[in-house]
Amino acid sequence: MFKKILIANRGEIALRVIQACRELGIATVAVHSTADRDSLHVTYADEDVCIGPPPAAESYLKVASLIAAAEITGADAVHPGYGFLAENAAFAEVLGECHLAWIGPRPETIRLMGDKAQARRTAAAAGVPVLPGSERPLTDAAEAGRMAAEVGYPVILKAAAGGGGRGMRVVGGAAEMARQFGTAREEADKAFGDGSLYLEKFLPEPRHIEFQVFGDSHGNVIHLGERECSIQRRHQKLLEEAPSPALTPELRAEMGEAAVALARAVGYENAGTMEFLLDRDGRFYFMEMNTRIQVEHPVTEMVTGVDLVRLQIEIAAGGRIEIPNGLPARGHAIECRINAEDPERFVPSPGRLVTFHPPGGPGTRVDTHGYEDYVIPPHYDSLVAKLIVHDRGRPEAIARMARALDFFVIEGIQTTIPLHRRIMRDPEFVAGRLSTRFMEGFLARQREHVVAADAAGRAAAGRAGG
Ligand code: MV4
Repeated sequence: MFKKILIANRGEIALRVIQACRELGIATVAVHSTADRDSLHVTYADEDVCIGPPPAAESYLKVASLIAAAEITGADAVHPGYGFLAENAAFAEVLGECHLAWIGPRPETIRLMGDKAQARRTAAAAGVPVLPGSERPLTDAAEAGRMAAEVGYPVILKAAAGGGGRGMRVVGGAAEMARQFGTAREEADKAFGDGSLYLEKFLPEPRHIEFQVFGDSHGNVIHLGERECSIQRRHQKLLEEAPSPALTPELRAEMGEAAVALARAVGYENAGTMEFLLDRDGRFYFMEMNTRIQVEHPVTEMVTGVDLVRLQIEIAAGGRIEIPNGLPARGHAIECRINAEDPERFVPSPGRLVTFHPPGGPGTRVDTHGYEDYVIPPHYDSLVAKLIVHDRGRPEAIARMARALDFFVIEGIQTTIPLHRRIMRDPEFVAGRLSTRFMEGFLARQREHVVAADAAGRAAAGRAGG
């Protein structure tokens, strides 16, 4: 087992890794920018190293500084968390050359799955369903037009180097293709330094369902069930749950088998996530694979009882997976992402947590780096806390989440807590009728409420004044 792990991250995930290390008896090294001196991951780590100024490009993304920090502290392994360098194959590779263990998949696998067109081809070759589309990156708009005519409009253009929704364009008909192809290529080139595009048939209102997978260095591969992640806004997830209200045991087994088949095909090691789209008829299609631990991993932990971060560390140290494939979920878990944001306009709201009272009680977990008087710096993402609840079934979990949100008191900044409170009461959410367009419908329903309340208010004022 490792003796000392350097955590190449910040915020709640850095703390989460420190928790797992402490339970395993492994010493920890925190790295931090000058903006994060007062962060809890620095407080709780055994050692800490300042690696640069606030901008991530000059601190958390500086490979040379991270390696120097590992060298001077004598760390023997690096956990990347999520974001920052978590899916950077070159970083994983150079750590190996420096005789530092990487707690993640092999660099070749990161590289393969990072090319979304290649990932799609690999999935198809492994017998995993993919949407009709291009097997190779497209050379020009004319080729894209021919391919689109073949699979039928609407189609979606995606950046091979992208993922997570950046550089995507939906094309409704042949007349739009030339223009959309041009803008998509330009955007992809600007964002990723690579303008390669591929194309798929576009599904209008799918669910986003992802499967947690793990592989070890002995050839064992398992899945740990799914997470329903359809509730997103601008490709940022707001709320996740496990299990998905849409899956039958049969469909779950089929999708889980597909996820394991693909992981096996690439000799996958460590934690990974297979993202699928699910249509209304129960057909599923591979979308992309994430080669990291994800923000929403706690919902899987709550329903399986498995510590996924501990498992990552054990696997990286050469351990074997001893958990059965497809371990059934117990009960239901929901996670709400509490962001430092205006809940109406979704603009960041950094600043001091003047009051910070996280909820407790049965089946209630809060993953956070926040504390009273902590100042959320403006330089990083706006996640302040993940509120996760677990209960017997989905209705009970919703009631528990509504209670936990009511008992979560944060003052000094704006947060998304009020938004989540309203989602818990939304009839479509309560009925489990979800799709990637859920938030559009939800926000429209909210506006109707406001209009109706205003009209009632005016009527009452009219009577009172009359
Ligand atoms: C799609 C799609 C419909 N059809 N692909 C968005 C994130 C990126 N990973 C791929 N995405 C989508 N790909 C086809 N062929 C719809 C989306 C999509 C979406 C997917 C998951 C969650 C939210 C979404 C919001 C808009 C679009």
